[in-house]
Amino acid sequence: MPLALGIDASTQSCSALVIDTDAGEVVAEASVNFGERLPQYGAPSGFIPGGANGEVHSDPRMWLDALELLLADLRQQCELSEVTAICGAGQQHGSVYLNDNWFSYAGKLNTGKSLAEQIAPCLSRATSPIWMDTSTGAECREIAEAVGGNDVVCAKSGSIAIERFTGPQIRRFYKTQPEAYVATARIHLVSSFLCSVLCGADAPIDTGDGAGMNLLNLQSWQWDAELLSATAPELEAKLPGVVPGNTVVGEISAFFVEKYGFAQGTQVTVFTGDNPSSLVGMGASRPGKVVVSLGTSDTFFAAMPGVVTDPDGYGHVFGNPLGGSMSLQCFVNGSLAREAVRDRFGMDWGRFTAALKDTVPGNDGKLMLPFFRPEISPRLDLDEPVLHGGTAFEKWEEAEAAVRACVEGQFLNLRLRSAWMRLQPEVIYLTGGASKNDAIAQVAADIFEAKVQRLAVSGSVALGAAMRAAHRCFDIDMDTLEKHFCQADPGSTVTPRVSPGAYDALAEQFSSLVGKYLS
Ligand code: XUL
Repeated sequence: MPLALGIDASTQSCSALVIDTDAGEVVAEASVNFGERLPQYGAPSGFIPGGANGEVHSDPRMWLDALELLLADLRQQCELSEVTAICGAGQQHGSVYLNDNWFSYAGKLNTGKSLAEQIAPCLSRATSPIWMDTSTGAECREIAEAVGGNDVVCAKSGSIAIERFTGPQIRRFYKTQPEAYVATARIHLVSSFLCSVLCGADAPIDTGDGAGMNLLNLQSWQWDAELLSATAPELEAKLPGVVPGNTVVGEISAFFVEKYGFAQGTQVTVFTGDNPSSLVGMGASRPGKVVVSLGTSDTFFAAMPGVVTDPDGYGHVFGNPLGGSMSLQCFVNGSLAREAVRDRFGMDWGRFTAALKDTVPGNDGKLMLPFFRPEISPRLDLDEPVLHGGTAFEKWEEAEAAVRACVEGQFLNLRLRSAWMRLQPEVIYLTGGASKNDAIAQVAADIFEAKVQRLAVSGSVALGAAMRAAHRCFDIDMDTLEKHFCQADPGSTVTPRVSPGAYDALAEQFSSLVGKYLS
């Protein structure tokens, strides 16, 4: 009975899932919510509130305490000594700063004390900036200027210089706390930090999470000398190496064997970012399938055969843990926009759905740029949607048409903003809260001219990690793992109802309307 453990160190919680690959079953699942279980860190939503100048930080000791609570919870549900492969994923972009003690702490660990207590003296910066941090606008401009512009940053690293990405964050640390920067011997991502802790060794960064740093060159999949020197001095020596996602980086350390009952020799596969891990857990790690996650913000991601970058600079390219690359496009106005339209007309979700069903694809040409707050894909500085298509509609007097215009506008935008990926999806896996709505799924199928499926997967990040561990260490092929763990919900498939090309003209109109507001 080979068991594989997958860990998901995300923004608000640390979760895990154990799979039995013989039985094709999830045998244990646990989650530690930071705010609820570790209130002493003053981070009810996983980050320290009230940061100045757009700073959003978390305490890395909280992640260590959560890891210990998680393993204690899992131990109640399954025999951890039967877990023989481990892998994990972390929220992307967040960074942990460590001093020289880091390279020797592991040999001194005492199971009578907590990890947090014993690793705290290794921190050269008490807190870690995470992906929600927007404090680095100036540093992004400086990095871009130093290498010849954002086009160059994007061609090299897969994204223009982005505030939340780790390189600009490191530069801000170097500028604001130069002495602490000098005292920093190692900078880890959340993923590589936790992977290191599990192995009791200094783990590498994988190409999936490494690409979220504005430091990795996507042609060579190695640190880029020009980006490094544009970011901060002596940076290469402070970064771990980069490895592909199928790399076993070590064995679980004696601390976890003694304290939590793992078997000696249990192999740890390199951790990755939460989005690359979700690509695997959704069963979309080979090109041909795309994932659209409808949440607070909407996300579009897909495996890509080669490396292409977004010429407009809104999208991102990361390594795919199974080889090649993946694209990722974030849309800020996700459920926020759907809810805002619903609330504007005092509707419940039932009436919202009925409105979609009572209106026709194409909405008789009535269009909405559905942005209630500044959008990043594309960059638009709007705080109110733009409506186009007749006086009554533009005055918000046609509730049903406004609902359809909102949802169509969102999927038209997704279609236009993902065109650079040059994908022809056979199937779209829709996930997240709004994905359960058949009428919304129908709009997605019609606009993308592709089959839409909903998966019976919950926790795709932890599942992706467990599947990667099993694939690498038990040599089980991905098809088999996907067959067992990534099944579509029966009856969830929606197929296009419009004729090919039906939305082409509307997409053109949407695009030229957007063009008038680009910032
Ligand atoms: C991706 C991003 C987030 C984080 C946290 O670029 O910033 O999705 O990975 O989930």
